[in-house]
Amino acid sequence: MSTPTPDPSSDSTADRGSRSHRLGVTALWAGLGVVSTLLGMAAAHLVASLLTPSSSPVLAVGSQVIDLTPTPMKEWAIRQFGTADKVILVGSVIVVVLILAGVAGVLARRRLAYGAGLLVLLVAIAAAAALNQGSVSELLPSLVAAVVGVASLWWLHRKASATKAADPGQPREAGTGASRRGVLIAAGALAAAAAVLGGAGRYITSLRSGNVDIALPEPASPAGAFPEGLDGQVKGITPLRVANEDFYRVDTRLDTPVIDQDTWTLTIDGDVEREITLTFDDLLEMDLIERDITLTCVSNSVGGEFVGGARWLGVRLTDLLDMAGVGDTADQIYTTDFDGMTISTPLDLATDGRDSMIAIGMNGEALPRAHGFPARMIVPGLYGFISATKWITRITLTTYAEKSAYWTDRDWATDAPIKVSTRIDTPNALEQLPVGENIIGGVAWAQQKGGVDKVQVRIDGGPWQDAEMGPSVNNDYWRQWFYRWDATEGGHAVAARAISGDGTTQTPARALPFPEGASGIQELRVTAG
Ligand SMILES: Nc1nc2c(c(=O)[nH]1)N[C@H]1C(S)=C(S)[C@@H](COP(=O)(O)O)O[C@H]1N2
Ligand SMILES: [Mo]
Repeated sequence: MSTPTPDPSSDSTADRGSRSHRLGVTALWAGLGVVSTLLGMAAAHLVASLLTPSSSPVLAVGSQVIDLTPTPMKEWAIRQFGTADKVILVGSVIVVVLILAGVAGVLARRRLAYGAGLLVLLVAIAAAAALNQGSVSELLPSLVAAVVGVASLWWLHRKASATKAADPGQPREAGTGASRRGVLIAAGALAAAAAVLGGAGRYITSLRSGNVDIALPEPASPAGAFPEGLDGQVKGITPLRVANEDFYRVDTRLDTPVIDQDTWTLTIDGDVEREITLTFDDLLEMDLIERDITLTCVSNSVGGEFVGGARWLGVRLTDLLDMAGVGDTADQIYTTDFDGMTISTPLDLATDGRDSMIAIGMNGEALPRAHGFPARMIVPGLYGFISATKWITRITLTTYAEKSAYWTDRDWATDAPIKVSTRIDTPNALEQLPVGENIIGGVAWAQQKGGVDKVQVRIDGGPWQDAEMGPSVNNDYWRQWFYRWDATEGGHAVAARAISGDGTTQTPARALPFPEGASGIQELRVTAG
């Protein structure tokens, strides 16, 4: 090792000086490793943005982590971080990679091959993840990351070493004077290049994942007039129809898939009389139904955000299944998305007369890319994880005995009807309210259970009192409600529950989302005064 040995006769100040010098040199080399890695990742991100955005090394590793994380840990992360869980995941992957990149830089100081070796190992892990998630072509970004990362490290290493050799009087270090300045300038240039390439990658990805503007045909079976909700009347209440850009998003992806509707196809196979494959145009030519349906995620906790009402346009699922002719052994609709993600749906429930569809439109527009463009499944009354396959490409008629889908393999329920529930939108938990009249308001849902008949509010554990109801859209749609409350001074507990058209009262029995949806009654504390 070429670190200068402290003179044994030196006093303690000099000793401290040389120790901090050593620390500075180590930090510098760690920084060189980090900069090289950043540039490699940024170049890979740019290449991925032009090909398949999800093959960007960090995203590929992140997706692999999602797939491998045990269900209880995933549920914990969703509870802790909500919709920020993915940002935190990607952030964690980046932090771990950069720490190892720093180690690679420090190793490179001793011997370039050691540092380069560690970088190649890191990229190899990303490449394995990308290969596991996609096709061989998705290895390209990782390859670019390796080449650019190692080349950068080599270049910085050369810069750092060249000035040392030129000045034999100096210890073999890159830590002093002109040499240090030269290395810092070089590293700064690479960092700037990384910012430019990474920024370009992000920009291209955002351009490509913009929504598609397609004129959709008129439905053969329209949904009818949409009533005016309580939106303008009750401050803070969820709008009766949620705008596309505000609609909750839940899926296992770290990117927004970019699928070309002209090459996209939907195949129906398995236990069918004839396998069929349809194009997007084929779907546009079929009879379309338009329905107002409230989607709900099984991961929604009581009072949570993963629920939303929208107007969907699509082809009736049974029309498609009839074209293929379902055989008599199937009990499962096993759907696959463009990337191989699978979802299972009970065949009997999806085809019992409810408005199940392969949707191509949402609130009067083509499906947004985040919500499944060009087509997705919608089944009223079932949680999204067993029914709402986005970016769908295949519908396979099979049995539960024969094939198991993504969440089934992670121990979630296979038969999961949406539980009757309500959410208090206003006031917020722990809100400070004026004494006197206050409005409590929210939304309630009871899809496939006769819709919401009543919502009741309970103050401080007293009797349940009927709330005033907003308009009923249909039995598969949520319903707004509000309650005028004369608040006395002090702390209060406000609770709400829903009662469905078929007489089901929302249960007070608490359950976590896993494995078949949360239950319990939302109760929040507020203060008036
Ligand atoms: N391809 C695919 N489809 C999917 C998912 C997914 O991870 N991948 N998540 C499902 C879940 S859990 C829900 S709740 C709904 C959410 O649909 P949204 O994001 O449009 O609200 O999509 C479903 N469809
Ligand atoms: Mo979900």
